[in-house]
Amino acid sequence: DKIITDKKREVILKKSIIPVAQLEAAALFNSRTYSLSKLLKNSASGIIAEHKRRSPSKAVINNSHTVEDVVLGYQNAGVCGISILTDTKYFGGSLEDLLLAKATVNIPLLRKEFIIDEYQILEAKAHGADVILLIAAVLTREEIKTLSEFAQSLGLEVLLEVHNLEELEKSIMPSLDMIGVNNRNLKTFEVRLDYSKELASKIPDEFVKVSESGISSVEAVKELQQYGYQGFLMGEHFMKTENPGLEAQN
Ligand code: IGP
Repeated sequence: DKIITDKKREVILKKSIIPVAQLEAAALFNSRTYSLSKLLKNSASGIIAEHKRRSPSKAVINNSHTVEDVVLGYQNAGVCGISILTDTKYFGGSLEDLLLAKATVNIPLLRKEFIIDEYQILEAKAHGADVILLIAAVLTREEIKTLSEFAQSLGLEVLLEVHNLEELEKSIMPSLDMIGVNNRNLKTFEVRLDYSKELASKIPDEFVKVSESGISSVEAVKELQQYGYQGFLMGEHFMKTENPGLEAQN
């Protein structure tokens, strides 16, 4: 709840600094986007690797690499897409990270952010995102509908994140491309891959299934594939190593 209050204030301030018209005039705003969901459907591994400097649960994860080094390493490793955390206060990321990633690689980029307002979706597009994340835990069904339809109208894909059956049931609608199950409980930070396993059969087949957080081995990916998952969002496992891109090759 604290994060959302902070986000609301952040959006109010940013709107007055960079007006909508300026975002819409950005070159990237008017350029084509890549489809992450298509790549995941056609990939054998389905890795979405995340750029994550720090987190509320782990403090510093990686401070020694530039965002360009990390994303180039990920692309060379053959991942399907890259998630860029843009929240500064809790994760040490920024929209500049997204821009630098966009200038470095040519695979789908997810803006990883607590999105509560259309303005943040315009920002995402103007800074090179192909996909946005919407978190069911912090949005009503109406908000999910408005925000996802808006994103799709700009050519962006939507990854909807859930953590339990109630969130999943309230969120199902045609304007989503991928549904992600977060294995980490955002309140307690406890991680259980069982969350993905338990919810797998409840996710309708028309959505690409993504398992998020706490994945740290090839065995875990293989096991989740048995449950129908085609995307695997992995951050810390790569970022905590000397060479995140090299780790992503395995
Ligand atoms: C990555 P991990 O455990 O591999 O570093 O997790 C990603 O799933 C996680 O960063 C995440 C996240 C979020 C972060 C999932 N949903 C929502 C911030 C907000």
